[in-house]
Amino acid sequence: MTKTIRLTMAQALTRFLSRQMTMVDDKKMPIFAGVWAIFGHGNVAGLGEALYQVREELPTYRAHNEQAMAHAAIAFAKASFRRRMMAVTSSVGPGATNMVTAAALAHVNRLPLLLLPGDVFANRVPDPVLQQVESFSDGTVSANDCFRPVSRYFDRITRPEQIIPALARTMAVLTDPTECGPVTLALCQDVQAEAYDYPESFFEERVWLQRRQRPDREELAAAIATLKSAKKPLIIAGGGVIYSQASSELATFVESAGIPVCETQGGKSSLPDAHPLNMAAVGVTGTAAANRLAQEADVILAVGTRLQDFTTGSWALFQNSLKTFIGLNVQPFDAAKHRAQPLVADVKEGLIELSVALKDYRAPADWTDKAYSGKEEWQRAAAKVTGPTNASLPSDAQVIGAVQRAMGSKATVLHAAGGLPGEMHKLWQAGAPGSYHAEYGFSCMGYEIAGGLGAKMARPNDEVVVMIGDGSYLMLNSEIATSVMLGHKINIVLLDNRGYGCINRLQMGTGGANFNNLLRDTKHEVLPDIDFAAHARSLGAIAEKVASIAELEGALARAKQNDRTTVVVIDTDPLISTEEGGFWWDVAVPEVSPRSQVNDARKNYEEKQKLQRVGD
Ligand SMILES: Cc1ncc(C[n+]2csc(CCOP(=O)(O)OP(=O)(O)O)c2C)c(N)n1
Ligand SMILES: [Mg+2]
Repeated sequence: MTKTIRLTMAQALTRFLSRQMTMVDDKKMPIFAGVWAIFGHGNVAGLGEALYQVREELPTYRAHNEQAMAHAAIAFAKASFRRRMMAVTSSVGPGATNMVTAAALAHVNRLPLLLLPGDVFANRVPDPVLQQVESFSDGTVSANDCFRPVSRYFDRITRPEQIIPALARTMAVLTDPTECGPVTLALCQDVQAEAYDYPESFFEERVWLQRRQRPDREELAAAIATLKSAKKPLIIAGGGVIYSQASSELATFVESAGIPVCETQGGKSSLPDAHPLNMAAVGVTGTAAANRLAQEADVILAVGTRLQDFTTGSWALFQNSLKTFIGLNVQPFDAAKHRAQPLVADVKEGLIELSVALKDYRAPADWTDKAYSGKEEWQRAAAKVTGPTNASLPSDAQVIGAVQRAMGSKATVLHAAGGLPGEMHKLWQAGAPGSYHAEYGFSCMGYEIAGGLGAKMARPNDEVVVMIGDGSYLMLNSEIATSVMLGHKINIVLLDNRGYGCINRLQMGTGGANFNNLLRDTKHEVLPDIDFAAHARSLGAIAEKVASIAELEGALARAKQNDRTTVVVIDTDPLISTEEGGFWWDVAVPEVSPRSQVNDARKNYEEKQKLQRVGD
């Protein structure tokens, strides 16, 4: 007879989660590093009691905002190369919907995240409960249905035994590099507390390893034939290179074949910035070196990338009419984009096979030489914009230079929204794979500080540097207090340009009037003058405001010595961004307008649209 154990659904769930393991550097570890929780009536009695039972094996962490907790969990998974992850639980209403944005973020970025919102009563007896949204037309709908389009797997647990198949599916999704993304298990509050005789085998320890899919024989042969014919080959390295931990295989392949590499936001740090074949950032926020090659390339091996518009210059960048894309990607959805020849495989496995098959191939020397000289030229241009300055209002690029000099390329640097992603993509000299942590799939303001906390939990021995604008800081900063409380020190560099600088520049670039972005251009009675250092100090951080780039470098040297989260604030110029490099981005300009600036911008827009490749 099957041996069983009588547990509540919530107790069974937490016991199951605590028994799931993985291997990191040959060491067995729990795959779930913990559960972030803010309790309400929808999860405190059931799941809260169950988490208490397993608090040693599966720690519970409390923070201040459900979205931020999920950001921390997502950043933890990203900084762990998707090998380890965290869960997040909320109550049934606003706590749950607070997590929807974060679910979308994890969905876009293909990052594992387990969301456990409470849900209304399955038995519906006390309806409507506090915070129940009540659909007039559908008795099965709750606030948690918002998670459906942004979950790779969604389930509502309405009977305790349902978690047995639901958790099997959950683990399959979270650990599969192809499907990887958020899983939402909406836990009806009465069912959390309901007991069932679970088979003991359900709780046996399991070790989850990274699956490495090898290429299909035909697809591989086709990719090899195309690459052999290439006169101007180029590799785009995306986040898949980082998650597959395939940097050394990439280096081996490109060094032997003399193929230049350019990097997406997700793929930056695939090769060290100093590698002579690394043209670094590509696309809208790309280097001149990378974009020049991209415009000419005849065979583009797109490795582990979603080919989002910032990478492809909204599909205007790749201008060789005879070009062929090869999509080396573990996910067929990405591998076949824009008529690419698919090469569906784990990046590392794919690159190993390509290296073997192409060991005698060498890109034409003039192409590789063009890459080398373009890179050197770019390095000179980048050094100019990032060098020390006495300017009273420095540029973002000058701040980036100072952070680079003070923290070195060993730090893990993290950013997500505003003007920083573009400048960082172009100018940051990344070191080890994964040390450049950009959330640029969703570019979610407010990811930064909570994300920094999650990244630090994954990399306790690294200095984590969060780069953030005043807008993002004001949107979501509460987890500074959590980082202090938990003793996870992060370094935060806050660039205060008094508003939404990058959108203001975009507005001007599309012919718009300065309107509603910088604080000075808003409807106001009083112009805000925010003391960010005092604010950060009130949350428990060490904080100072600096008046120059030299002072910033001094403050960062001190920050490194601090054992507590440190915030350094610097005023910056909202109007400057790096002109060198870069490429067009499709942002639709109005066809008619009483403003002549808009009409001019529209003309320019229509010219640029002519470069766009529709489909091919
Ligand atoms: C949650 C969210 N809302 C809105 C946006 C659109 N957006 C992108 S950047 C930005 C302004 C960011 O301001 P700040 O953090 O000060 O950076 P800056 O642009 O000044 O460099 C806005 C509103 C976004 N990316 N995320
Ligand atoms: Mg700003």
